[in-house]
Amino acid sequence: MLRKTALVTAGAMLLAGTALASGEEASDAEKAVKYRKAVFTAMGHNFGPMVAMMKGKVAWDGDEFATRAERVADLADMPWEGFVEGTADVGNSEAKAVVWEDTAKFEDLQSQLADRTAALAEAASGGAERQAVGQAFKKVGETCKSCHDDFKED
Ligand code: ASC
Repeated sequence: MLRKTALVTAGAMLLAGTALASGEEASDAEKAVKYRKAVFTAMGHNFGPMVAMMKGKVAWDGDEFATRAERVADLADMPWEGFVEGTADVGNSEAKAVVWEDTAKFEDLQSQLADRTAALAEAASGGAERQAVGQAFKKVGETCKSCHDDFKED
């Protein structure tokens, strides 16, 4: 009787331990997805008003544009650590599996984003006019699009 109780207890502890271990894994993966999406949300929040100014939907404000360009450049190297292997289908991830298959291409686009957002922040610094940032802005948008086309679910 005692022995059986001990066995059951050991079994229950083992199960609890397993549940805890997989629970921890899931939550680390979920945190990684949440983190990368949060950074992209912050980028989009700052990029959106820049798009609106570029399109003439809101009045041009060179100082605001410069501030937002600076923020996007600062954020540009942050999402990538959230792309933890095995998280393509975790939470509300929109990453395609190819992120972890064509890492060379994914990393090239990361560098391109860093370079182009830095160039945009540079062009915008001090509150430039719209014409002075147009080309650099277009380049950033092209990088966003290339990466979304290949690596993000629609
Ligand atoms: C945006 C936004 C993006 C990019 C991309 C550019 O405004 O949220 O992800 O521009 O659409 O092609």
